[in-house]
Amino acid sequence: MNHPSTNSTLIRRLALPCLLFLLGSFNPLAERLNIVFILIDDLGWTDLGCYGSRYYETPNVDRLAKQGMRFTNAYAASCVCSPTRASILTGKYPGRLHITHAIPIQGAARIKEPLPMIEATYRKNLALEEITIAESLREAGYATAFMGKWHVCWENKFYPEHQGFDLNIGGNNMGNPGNYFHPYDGQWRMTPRHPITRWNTLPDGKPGEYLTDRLTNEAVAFIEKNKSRPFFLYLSHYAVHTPLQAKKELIAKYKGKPQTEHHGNATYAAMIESVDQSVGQVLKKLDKLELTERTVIIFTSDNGGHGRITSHLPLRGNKGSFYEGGIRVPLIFKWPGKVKPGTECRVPVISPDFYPTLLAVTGLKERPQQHVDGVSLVSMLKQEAKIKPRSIYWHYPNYIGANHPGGARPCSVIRKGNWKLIESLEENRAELYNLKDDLGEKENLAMRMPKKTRQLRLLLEQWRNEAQVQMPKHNPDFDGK
Ligand SMILES: [Ca+2]
Repeated sequence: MNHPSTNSTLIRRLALPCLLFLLGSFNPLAERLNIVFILIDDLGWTDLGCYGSRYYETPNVDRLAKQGMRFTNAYAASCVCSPTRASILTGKYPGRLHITHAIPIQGAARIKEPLPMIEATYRKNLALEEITIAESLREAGYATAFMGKWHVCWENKFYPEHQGFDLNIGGNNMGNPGNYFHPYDGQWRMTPRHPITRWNTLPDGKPGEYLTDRLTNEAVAFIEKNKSRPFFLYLSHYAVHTPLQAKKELIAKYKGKPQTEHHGNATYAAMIESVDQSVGQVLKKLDKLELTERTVIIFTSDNGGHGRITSHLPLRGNKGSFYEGGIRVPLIFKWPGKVKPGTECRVPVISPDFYPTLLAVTGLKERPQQHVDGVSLVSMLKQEAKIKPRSIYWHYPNYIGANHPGGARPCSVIRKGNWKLIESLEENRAELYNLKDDLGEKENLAMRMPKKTRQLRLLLEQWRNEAQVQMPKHNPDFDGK
């Protein structure tokens, strides 16, 4: 029989640990994983070591791929910046959002010849009514930060701080920095075409400071500051978009390196290496703070690389095109303890999928009314099951303009299994490719396979109706010559 005083001592000794344990089980924040979402601008499918380049050097990103899952059929929701970015934030296709081109470009105005269609006047600001992924995570107690290129609005009342981010470093309405070196503004500063001060969200800095490094330092500082609570860091580098500008020593390194068959621009390579160093710094900081095991890292791009700078062969096309080179992008997903290191996923996935996936990864409830076009990738990340077969869609009722020769004209696109169909909205014409046999989209099978072509066009039409996309209109002044 125990002595009463021994019992009470025991109770006293156990009370505090029990209370802490119970509090821990009921505290939803205690188990929440951190999220670091790294978005690179205009980084093409083959622009990394782990995606096949032997010229560009990306040891840190390659290491990340070895620690996580590398997707080989990941797609951006558009072949240009703003639509993909809006899609990541909302879980909706650009066509549904009516944000279908790079804000504020109406490309038709930049084309001299008469055009058969009048392009859609699309939305130039991501609506505040959208509940962004940042708003969902902040609501669940996350510290949220946006760093770098935003480009989903034209007016400053739609900046990141109004869309769920506690902190906005450098995010504004512009698609590229006038200059990658401080004070960053370059030729764009306060011109009549761009009357809004670009860098009002990144006012300070040191002479000679390089933008990619600056954003990295800000990211690392944010991680340090929020190490004791769950955080969502959206590190959206302006790199590797034009203007081509990099640090001298890195350019010199690549100038001394033999070019490969498809890659050989030393400055571009140096910009990519700075991005890679950025990833390395973030990984190092997480390690140092012992946060690595509770941090999910996603690395991807918003569209293909620039055709005048890099090549994505064997893929056809580049940024500004709906051939694979314009929309197929790198995607690496690291989820410690859940994603088996060094795995690969070949199933097609697309920008709206991030939203429901991140909710599932962090144990938050889905918001099906919001991320209507996304599917959670968790079962594939865990290698438990493939997602349900589905078609994925693109819609582009616009003209690229003159910057990307051979770029997109009004079209809708569907990928279903290995089949991909690009439907022209200018004329009654479609291209059909079997990506399994013809990754380079060289052989248009539409004439040979009329039944398949009809099926896919019908699916596209049904989807356009359901998503209530905007359509271009026929130009009554176009005489067809
Ligand atoms: Ca882009």
